[in-house]
Amino acid sequence: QATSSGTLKIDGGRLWDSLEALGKIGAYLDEETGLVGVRRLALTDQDVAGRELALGWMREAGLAVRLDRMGNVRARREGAQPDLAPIVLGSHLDSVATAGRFDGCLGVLGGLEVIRTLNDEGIGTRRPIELAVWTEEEGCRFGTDMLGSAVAAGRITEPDARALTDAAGISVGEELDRHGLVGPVAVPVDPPAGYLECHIEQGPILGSEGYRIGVVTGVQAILWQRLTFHGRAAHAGTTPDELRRSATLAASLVTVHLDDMVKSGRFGELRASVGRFETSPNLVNIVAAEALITVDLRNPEEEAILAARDELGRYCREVSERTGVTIEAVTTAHTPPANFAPEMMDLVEQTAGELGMNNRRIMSGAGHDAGEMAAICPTGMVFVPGLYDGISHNPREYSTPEACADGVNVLLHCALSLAGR
Ligand code: HGY
Ligand code: MN
Ligand code: MN
Ligand code: MN
Repeated sequence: QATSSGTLKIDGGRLWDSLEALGKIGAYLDEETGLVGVRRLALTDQDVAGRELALGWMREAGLAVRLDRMGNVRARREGAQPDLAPIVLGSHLDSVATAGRFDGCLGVLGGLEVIRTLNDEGIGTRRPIELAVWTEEEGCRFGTDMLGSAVAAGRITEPDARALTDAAGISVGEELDRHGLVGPVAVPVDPPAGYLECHIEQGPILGSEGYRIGVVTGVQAILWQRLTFHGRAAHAGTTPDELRRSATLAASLVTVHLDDMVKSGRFGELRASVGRFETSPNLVNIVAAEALITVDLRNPEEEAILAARDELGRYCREVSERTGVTIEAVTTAHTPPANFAPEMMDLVEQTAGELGMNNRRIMSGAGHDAGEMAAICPTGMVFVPGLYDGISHNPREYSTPEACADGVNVLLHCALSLAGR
């Protein structure tokens, strides 16, 4: 709605209501926090239900909804000059297994709120505006994050993406086909004129420093590996140390070494996480035959993350020597660092300033679809602070109605200036 100063503003209540309604899809009671979390792993029935709810709202807003071959959604509001490349706003609706209501959803529903506001005010734009919902952004079901946007941007091919499988051996292709999500739009897609994504920071910086808006400069590099350890099951009581080939010992040595690597400072601002740690046969009186761990490396510098990957490989060979356990490493994701367009950062910064919102430049610690889009068009992101140190990938994830409205108001005015009136 327009305020007394004539400044166009979104209806923060409508945005908040849609975030709450969407948060009910895939809701579950989380044991760790006692809170209601969200679980909509990519291409599960819950993910599709979340998409359907959002698509219904997009159709109500008069958008023409299309899918590309990877099930990425492109919902279009026509412009006065339809042949001009669109401005795309978007994010993702799939979630991790222990999610809150904001990660991804704020960018999709924020983009929808921009469209609804333009509709309410009868404002037309020169360029078309499209709303994007990217498939499998989180990567935690099929092992590669930003999968849909990486295919749309041409970094990963459609056949390679379709072939990825989850822990049960079900492939991306089977799931896309099962849900009827393979659309007519070819991939890689035609480059938009610009891409903007509003997202919660998912970290402690903006909140602790009292900033309302983060002007995102880019996304750090990501490298994921799945390590499998092949030892030998043996009796826990009778097997002397020199005869053991313990997969648990080998996986634990590697896990601790990653922490040593981070603390050594030899790999810049390295972050290393072992999210999955599984052993088998997983019984009290058997030396573990098998182990599987996932390694998530992050670093703002590409050569530092490659150096960390090489050190991890070297150390695995040392552990294999020492324990007699063979170790296989598969790299399942490797996203180079992305830098956002200076003109987009300037636009976000200027817009936030004009709206009276204090802001600072910030690099994203988390991966985002915007990181993929940056390869094919001028791209920017608008961050909003979260509470509780910006915790995310946890049902405690929370941002306030005011902070969400701040981010989407910046998105609205940036989109308007990019799409032209
Ligand atoms: O892993 C990430 O950084 C993102 O949430 N997919
Ligand atoms: Mn996200
Ligand atoms: Mn996430
Ligand atoms: Mn026995």
